[in-house]
Amino acid sequence: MNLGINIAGIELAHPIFNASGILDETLEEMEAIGRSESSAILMKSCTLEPREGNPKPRYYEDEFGSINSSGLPNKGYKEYGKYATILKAKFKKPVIASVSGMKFDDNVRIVKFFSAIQEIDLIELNLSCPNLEGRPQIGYDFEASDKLIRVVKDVCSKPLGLKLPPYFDFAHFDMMAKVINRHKPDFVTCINSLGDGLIIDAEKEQTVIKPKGGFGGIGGLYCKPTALANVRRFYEILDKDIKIIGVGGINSGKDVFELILAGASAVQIGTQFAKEGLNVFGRCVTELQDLMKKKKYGSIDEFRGKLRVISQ
Ligand code: RRO
Repeated sequence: MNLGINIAGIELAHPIFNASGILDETLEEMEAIGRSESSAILMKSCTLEPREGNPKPRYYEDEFGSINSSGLPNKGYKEYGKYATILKAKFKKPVIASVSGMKFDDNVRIVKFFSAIQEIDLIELNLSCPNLEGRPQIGYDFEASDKLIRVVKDVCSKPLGLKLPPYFDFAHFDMMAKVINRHKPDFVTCINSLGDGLIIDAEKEQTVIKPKGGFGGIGGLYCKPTALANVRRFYEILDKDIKIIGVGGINSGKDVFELILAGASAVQIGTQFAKEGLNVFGRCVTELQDLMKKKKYGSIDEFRGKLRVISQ
């Protein structure tokens, strides 16, 4: 059986790796991902300057998923350039940088910098951080997204992807797809956390995280149907050479299978990685393999996007 996939010429041994923002801020954390079965190492979204992030508590889990308002804690882009070189030498697997500049020009500068680092294989431009007070997610502003993607694409010499926000109705999917199809990034990643959700502790009659009055990005099982829908809709309307990476609520090989069936070429795991630890990657690979064997599939391409819809 062949679980290998290819994104813009970069080979991954299998389709499952970590989502940005979970246990990938420090070099030590990413070395642990390097030692795990994750098929790539995706680094925390970064800014020009290092950031402490929002006040704690800023992450909370319950049985269905998580809420976070991390606030982009990161070491600053130059450190991630150094980490990429170290990680690549040690682990020989694809290294992916994630860029989330505080200003338009910051994104351009950081992408240009990462483009010049040989050990970075792919760049994910984050258009959808939900946790910066007073700063709306750029991915919901189609004009602003259009302008940013155009300028960034111009300075980027690596394969480029876009991390998209989750709340689109069908008209908005079409508007975003028009922008994406115009600039032809190599991939899109759907979805970022469900922004501005709220989880309440009934016992304490209190919010569970401190920033923004308890509002934050929702991850985990809560997100799975929305992730599936975003992957499916973009699979239907994006140019076929733009790959889709699915993320949101993956807890098992069956969840991975479903996202691939909807159209994903690869998947990322966030909340379940935080809950279960590094074993989640190997476990999901084994479960995916077992399911493919049962269904007599020999490769990912045989079922990617082949979701059957009920017709009259
Ligand atoms: O750091 C965060 O608060 C954060 C980011 Br940049 C993001 O893209 N998604 C998220 O849920 N949290």
